[in-house]
Amino acid sequence: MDKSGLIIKSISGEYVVLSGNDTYTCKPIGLFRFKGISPRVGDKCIIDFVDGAWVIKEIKKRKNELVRPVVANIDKVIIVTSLIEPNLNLNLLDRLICQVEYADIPIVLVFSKADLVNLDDYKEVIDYYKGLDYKVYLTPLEVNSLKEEFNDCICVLAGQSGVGKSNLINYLDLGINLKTGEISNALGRGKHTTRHTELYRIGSGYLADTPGFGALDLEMDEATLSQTFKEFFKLKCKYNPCFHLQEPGCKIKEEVEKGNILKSRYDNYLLFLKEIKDAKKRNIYNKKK
Ligand SMILES: Nc1nc2c(ncn2[C@@H]2O[C@H](COP(=O)(O)OP(=O)(O)OP(=O)(O)O)[C@@H](O)[C@H]2O)c(=O)[nH]1
Ligand SMILES: [Mg+2]
Ligand SMILES: [Zn+2]
Repeated sequence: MDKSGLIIKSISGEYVVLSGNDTYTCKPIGLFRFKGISPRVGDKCIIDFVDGAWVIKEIKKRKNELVRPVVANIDKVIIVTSLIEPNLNLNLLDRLICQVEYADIPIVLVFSKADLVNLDDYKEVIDYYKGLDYKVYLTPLEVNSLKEEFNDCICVLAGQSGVGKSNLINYLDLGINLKTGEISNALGRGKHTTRHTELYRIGSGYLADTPGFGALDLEMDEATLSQTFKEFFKLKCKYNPCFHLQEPGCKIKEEVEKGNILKSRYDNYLLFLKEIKDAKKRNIYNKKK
């Protein structure tokens, strides 16, 4: 009775698998835990009816995966950043870009709540990211053109709580009515309304709504970090590797001084570099103990 399917939802140890036009709620076979395999939304799998229940008995090899959000076989990550409520968070935006570049998955950028601000105030930042060759959409204004991005592929929404990920799915398909949350007045943050990851059919593709998150550790080494900043990677500094700190002949520092590289990009780079170095030190220290 084997059927092949796609995991579209994971909730407290059970998985909803779409096969043809039907969905099946499945448990993974015990062997997975033994082998350290944990099924993920986006996994292609084989399910079977065993002892009166549906089980996932095989997971197909993944083409890629992300830890945050936890999704496999992703064709594009849609990074959602609100211009306001919560305030524009370029630290998290750059952090997410680094993580997704590192996983080598195409990125689309969405700046949400464009209807609530004077866009002139954000033009410099928005144009800068457009100039990096990322596709950029302002929502809700450009929802219809954004929709084209999801054709025939598995896409994933990523971003802080309250930026409007679930709301975006509601805009994209008026038939889907996801719960959205208010923004806490006191903290200016979202309230973690979405609690699980789920793929929704949008046009001929799938889009995953995911829970928002704030912190994200970058798990890569120092030399790799600078390669995840697209505009840095293109320039050739005098030294190789150059960490773009105090090295003479550093092209990146020159471009920051000339105003060609956005200051916040460089500052975030320095911050991430320090975090990676500190984490490395902690690991060495922990190993010695
Ligand atoms: N005016 C306006 N409001 C928006 C927009 N996007 C989201 N909102 C509002 O912002 C609030 C938060 O939106 P959600 O869709 O719940 O945010 P989320 O990213 O899914 O948050 P979590 O599920 O907590 O991760 C809701 O009240 C939405 O109605 C937008 O583009 N314009
Ligand atoms: Mg949500
Ligand atoms: Zn340099």
